[in-house]
This record gives sequence, structure tokens and C-alpha cells, in this order.
Amino acid sequence: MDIDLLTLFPEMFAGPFDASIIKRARAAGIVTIRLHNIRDHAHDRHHVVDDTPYGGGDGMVMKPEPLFEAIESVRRPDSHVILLTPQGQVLDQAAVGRLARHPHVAIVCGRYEGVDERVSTAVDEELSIGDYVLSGGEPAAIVLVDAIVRLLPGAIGAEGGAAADSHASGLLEHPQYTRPAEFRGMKVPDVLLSGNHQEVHRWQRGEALKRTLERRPELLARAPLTAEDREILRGLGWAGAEAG
Ligand code: 6GU
Repeated sequence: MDIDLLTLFPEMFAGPFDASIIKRARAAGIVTIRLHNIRDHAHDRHHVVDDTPYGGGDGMVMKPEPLFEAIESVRRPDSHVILLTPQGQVLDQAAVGRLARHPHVAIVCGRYEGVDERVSTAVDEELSIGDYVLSGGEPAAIVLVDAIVRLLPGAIGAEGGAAADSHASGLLEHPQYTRPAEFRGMKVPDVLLSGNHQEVHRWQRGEALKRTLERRPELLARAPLTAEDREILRGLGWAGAEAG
């Protein structure tokens, strides 16, 4: 996959893209990440990329010309262009999975108090990473690139590793333990030491369901649930069996 990032602060990406899974995926040629400074597409003497808002109000707005030109400089017939803005649809794992299938993704990082509305006509999609305010789209781009890259074939060592993670199943993940079997009086559940794989699997599914019901019950409405899952959830006091 090719990823082009359009930003006023390319230096913000140096650390995150040079460590761990993204670093290895880049070294292995699984993903190519290119950084572009939007300011390079401002052609006035001072390379101005923002201006005051029509209608007044606080702060500055990103001008359309440098953004259009920056997008046009990376766009290909197979591109999917994303504008990161708090006004976008909220990212979830299903959207990440969809994005990971595009051969080329270009990501525009919004800044200041906003982006000229006409820029929405130059992109395919507007995304946010959650209902809170960041100073700009750059941290959101790091989140988005990480979530995409780990889904690319070969990016994670163990086959199917990414598929088993939290949210891939539509549920939160079951609790995890490693050695020692007892730590400061806290014991690893006996079933995990039993060696009975069927029992372990049943326990893990039950814990995933219980944890999701307790912490994120709204996820259950959209999670693919078996009849047995629904039976377990009813036993835990779930009221959504008929609705889901
Ligand atoms: Cl994409 N941008 C900004 N500025 N804030 C955000 C966001 C994006 N997603 C959540 N908050």
C-alpha cells in the first residue's frame, strides 16, 4: 500500500513511523509512507496557508488553493483521499478494514480552526478519530496509519494476529494473563492452566461477552452473535436479545 500524508507539520511523524510495526512494515516494503508539506504548495512570497474566516469569528481557516494543489500532486486513478477533521464520521474498525483494501490512501491533516469548506469536494471522505478536540489532524493521522498498516498482509508476525484483536470480532477482548500463575496473591483463572482447549475457548468467549456487556454494551447491537452467545448474555442480564 502507498500512503501519502499532506500536513503542515511533517516533523510530527518522524518518531511514530520509525518504530515498531510501522517501521518493520516499511522496511519490508509492505507500505510506503510519503510526507508532503502543504506549505510547499503555497506560491506567494510568504507561503501563506491560512486566512481569516468570512463572516468573522476566532482563529484562522486553511486556504483552499494550497490544499487542492497538494491533493492533485498525489492523486492517482486508484486513490482514496481522506480529510481528517473533527467534523468527519467517527473512525471504527470496520472503516479501518475498508481503508486497508485501497492500494493508495492520501490523508490530509486539517489545522487551525478549520479547513475551507470547498476542500470537501477534493476528498473522498472526511474522518474524525473521536469526540474530543485535537490541535490538528496529525495525531489522528498517526492513529489512522497505525490502524491500517497492522491489517496489511505480513505486517504482524503471527498469521491472523490482527484479526483476533479487540473490536475485530465486534466485542472487547477477553482478559489475558502470562506467568507467573500467582502474582501478589492474584491467581490466573484455573481454566487457563487446565490444558482443556475447548474449555479455555468457552471461558474466553464468555469473558469477552461479559466485558463487552459491562463496559461497552452498545457494541453488542452490531456484533455478530451466535445463539449460544445470546444465551450466555441473557444469563448475564442482557436485555437486548430481542432487539439485537
Ligand atoms: Cl481528525 N482532527 C482534530 N483536529 N481533532 C480531532 C480529530 C481530528 N479527531 C478527533 N478529534
